[in-house]
Amino acid sequence: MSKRLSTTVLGVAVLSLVTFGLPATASAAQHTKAERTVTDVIPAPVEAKADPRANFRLNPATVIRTDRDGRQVGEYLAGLLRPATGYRLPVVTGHRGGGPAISLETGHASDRVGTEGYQLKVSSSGVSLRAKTDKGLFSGVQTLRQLLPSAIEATTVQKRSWVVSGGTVLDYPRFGYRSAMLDVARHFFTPAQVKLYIDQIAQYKINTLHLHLSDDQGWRIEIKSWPKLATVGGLTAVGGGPGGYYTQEQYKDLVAYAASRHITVVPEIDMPGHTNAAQHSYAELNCDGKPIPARTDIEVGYSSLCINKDITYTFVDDVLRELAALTPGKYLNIGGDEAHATTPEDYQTFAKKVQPIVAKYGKQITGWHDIAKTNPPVSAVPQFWGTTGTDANVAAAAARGNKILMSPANKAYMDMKYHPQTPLGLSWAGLIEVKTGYDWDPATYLQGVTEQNVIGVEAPLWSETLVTSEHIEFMAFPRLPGYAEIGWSPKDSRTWDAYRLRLAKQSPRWVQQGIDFYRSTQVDWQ
Ligand code: TNX
Repeated sequence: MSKRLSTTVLGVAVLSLVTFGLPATASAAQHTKAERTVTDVIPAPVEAKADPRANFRLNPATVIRTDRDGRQVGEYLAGLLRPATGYRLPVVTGHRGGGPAISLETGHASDRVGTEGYQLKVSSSGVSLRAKTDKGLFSGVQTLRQLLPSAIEATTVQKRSWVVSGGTVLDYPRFGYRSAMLDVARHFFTPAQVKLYIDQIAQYKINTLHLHLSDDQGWRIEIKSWPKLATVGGLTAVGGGPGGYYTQEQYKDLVAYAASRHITVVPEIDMPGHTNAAQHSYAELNCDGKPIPARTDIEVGYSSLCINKDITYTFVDDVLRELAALTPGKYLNIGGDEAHATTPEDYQTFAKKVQPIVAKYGKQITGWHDIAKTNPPVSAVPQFWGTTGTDANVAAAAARGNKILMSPANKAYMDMKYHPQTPLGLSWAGLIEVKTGYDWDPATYLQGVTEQNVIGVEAPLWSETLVTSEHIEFMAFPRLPGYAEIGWSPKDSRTWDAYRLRLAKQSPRWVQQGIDFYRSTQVDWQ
């Protein structure tokens, strides 16, 4: 975590004290019982076999051995383990040095694991993690992390033994697109806050972060050809707060930070509705050319770009060109939701003009499922956000070959309240307790959208009521691990009764990480 990583130096500094300060009897070293085993991991692995006689104990001499491709993941793992253990945990390349090791190796893994999967073997002599790619190693490291006591997440050296529970795992995801969305438009979150969230979602093998970068109440990304979008449109937020925006340099740094956690950022510019901040910044975007006031309330559906003005498409072209240049991933999200102030004919006209712009800049379209009615190219990914099991336009898009990203609002919207008294959040799509959020399947929710039509799952977090990182955490935890498991784990391995027990074991970890989570009464927290 960025909160945690800053303490690494401190951890190393006190290393000598701890190593030599341990009492000779080292009583902590005697209990070898593991807190959690490979069958407790979230998301549930495809195959996991615990072996209590094969526990591995980290010690001050343990090394992390990697090949060239695994080096970065090795460093990441060392960064996770050093603060609490105080061990040196050098990352060594090749076969140098005997000693007990955690070895990370690319290649030589079963074909079954694919690009994101891994094989893990923990035995009393060491840990072996194998994958086809560094991405797969990264997934495996998140599993390995959960096999250590939750105190491993502490930011200062803990005097205790560090047992990795023994066993074997073979694992790979059900869906390749497992996403979380953060609305930075209604309230702005700083790069540091977004990085913290990235670290929090990465530990559950989420591989995509969708950033909602513009809305009626604020514009959050610097566009050099239209500077007032950020310097004027960035000044506002829901409720009249100070707002903010990312410079392109800051945004690139965020994208790189996410990439270091094997997370792809998908940027969204919402259009043709949800555009008041842009139209407040540039009066020429309005049909009558007259200035309009900023909006900081939470109404939706009143704004629309001017469909029949050329400058609208100059604007969209410039914004998407600059955004594409900042985006290593293949998708740009062009919004498309709740365009109630755009006529149906205008919506079609707009779509026909804008869709080729995304292609021109070498990207593919994602957008809210409203775009399904515009017959987008089959490479486009509509994101389903409805609350009922039928949607003719989405089903028709699936039949044409479009993959669908599943975010049914009454299951996957993390801004929905847990219960009527939840102090944060909204409730228009219903109340979403932990069980409701977990107990559904993306391949059976929507008529005409089955396993092969689904690209994956996203859990959106809208921020009308969220101002701080604690607010983000309280709404995302404990629901987020459930969406991660829905996206990763085999359908048949998931039951609520088993999940709630595994989920309970995650809470000491969140306490160590300083995550403010909702203590649902549906789970017997540890
Ligand atoms: C609907 S879901 C919206 C957002 C709001 C959200 C609040 C969707 C595509 N649009 O504009 O923030 O509800 O839950």
